[in-house]
Amino acid sequence: MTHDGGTPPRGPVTAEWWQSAVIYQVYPRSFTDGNGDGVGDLAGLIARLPYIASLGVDGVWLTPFQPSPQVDQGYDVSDYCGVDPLFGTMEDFDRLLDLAHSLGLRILLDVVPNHCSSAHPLFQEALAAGPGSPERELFHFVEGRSSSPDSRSDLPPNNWQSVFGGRAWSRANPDSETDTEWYLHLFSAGQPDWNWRNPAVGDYFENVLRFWFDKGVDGLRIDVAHALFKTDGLPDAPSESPVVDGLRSNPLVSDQEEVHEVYRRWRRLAEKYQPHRLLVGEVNLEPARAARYTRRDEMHQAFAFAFVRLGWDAATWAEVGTELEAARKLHGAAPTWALENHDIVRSANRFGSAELGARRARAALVALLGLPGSAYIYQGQELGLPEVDVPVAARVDPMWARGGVTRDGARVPLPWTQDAALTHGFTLQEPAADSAVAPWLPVPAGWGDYAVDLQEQDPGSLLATVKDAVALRRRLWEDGLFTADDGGTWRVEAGNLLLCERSPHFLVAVAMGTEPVKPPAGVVLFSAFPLAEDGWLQPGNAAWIRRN
Ligand code: TEU
Repeated sequence: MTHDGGTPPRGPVTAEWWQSAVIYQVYPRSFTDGNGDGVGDLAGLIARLPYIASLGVDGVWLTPFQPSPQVDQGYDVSDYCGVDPLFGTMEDFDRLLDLAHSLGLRILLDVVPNHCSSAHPLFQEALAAGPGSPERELFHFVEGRSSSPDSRSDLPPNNWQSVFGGRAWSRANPDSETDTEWYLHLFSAGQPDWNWRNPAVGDYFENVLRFWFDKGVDGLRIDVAHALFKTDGLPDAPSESPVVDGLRSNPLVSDQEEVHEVYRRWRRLAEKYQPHRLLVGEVNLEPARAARYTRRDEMHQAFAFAFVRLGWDAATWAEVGTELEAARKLHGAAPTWALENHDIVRSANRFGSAELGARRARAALVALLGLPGSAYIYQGQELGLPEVDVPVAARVDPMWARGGVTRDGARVPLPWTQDAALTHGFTLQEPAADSAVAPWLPVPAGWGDYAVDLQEQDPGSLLATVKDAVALRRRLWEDGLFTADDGGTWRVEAGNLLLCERSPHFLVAVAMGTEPVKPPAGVVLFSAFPLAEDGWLQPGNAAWIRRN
């Protein structure tokens, strides 16, 4: 909700586009199904690019659509430079890129350098080549341990556990008595880890980057960016917890010094192009360590994972925000904000139940868009989609299959129409066959209540509010009220009023308590919900405040 207040001219800023960017994350298989097979695809995305452009965002991050057996919904890549037929063709991608650019949208792709699919030709060649072959040096093939004098390599080489649960090792050829090597996979057995200590791996991926950069792709989101190098010798972990997950920088696996040279090389490569290509890291580490990946000669951005998963708690937001600001001052890059993605529970469910959670999610998204740095919106977040309790029989997440949580609940196809036909408009057309195909994940009852067509008719909807917030944010950058030098001074005032001062002229306020609170002095330029008659913030409201 925009409030009359204008903004003092402070002259144009010279921020790089990505420093003020709002990026929309698309999970293609759940965005729009163009051919009626129940799975989202590039044709469907092309048809709905104008919708994304209508949000006023600067670009789109596409999660993987490259050829893959889909063991981990595409994060098991078997060809880094292709398009899986499930999503369409390379011609479809070229059309998508051209249309996006014509709409003023930049396109970021996902690159998955930590591991590939076990169906990748180079891994298949390694399996066939056997122990001691150069082909196996591209991956981590290691002789196992023996549980007794008369057994051989019946135990994995170390005690590392997979992020998805269970061992992080599988036998290369379980039935062979001569090939007794195991291979490392920090995720599923269908995702063997590359051996980044072999220079051939780095050369391989620089060719992958050139392929997409040459096509005009504007940047890359780098999957599990901090985990490429493992400690030499692959020693046992101190405990049998997943060795790469969580915000601790695990010296055994993630956050090894050698990985920074990779990103210095990638930054030099990215800057050979005009405009420079963007590098965005999934660096799931605490702020001080994650910020090292965004030094001026490495990545441009790294998601503020310490913030991404937070619940509704003012003190924690202030504590994490302060850590992120300290890291920014140390290494120079503003945080890259997100509250949702395809891996975590929807914020409406993390912040409370039903209406309360939805109200807080709306306030949190408005607050996020007022913070200094780039902001990412995950598809459906602009609609207020809640987490879906996908029926057990319909769950497909390999994390669930290996005993972990299921991430399917945040991956359910988007509702485009209130009308339930064609899965609320997720599918654009009936399939060639005479019977409609069910979507790859079922949508819940009431899903149409969040639909795009419903919210586009309501000026007070979350969708309308997000569009207004993004538009005002852009204006404030152009007017110079927002600058690339803005920081973040966080504090909590009485009544759990969370404040983030990005400059002496602007702050974000979030009413995270249970009572109405009076906002700080200044002009309220924007708020997630209408202010109370006395100008106070009701619980679960957020405001952007200008100070002269
Ligand atoms: O996620 C890396 C990662 O750490 C997540 O697996 C997270 O820990 C997990 O989802 C629990 O929340 C990236 C991708 O975003 C994810 O979708 C892939 O499954 C994973 O890498 C493997 O490529």
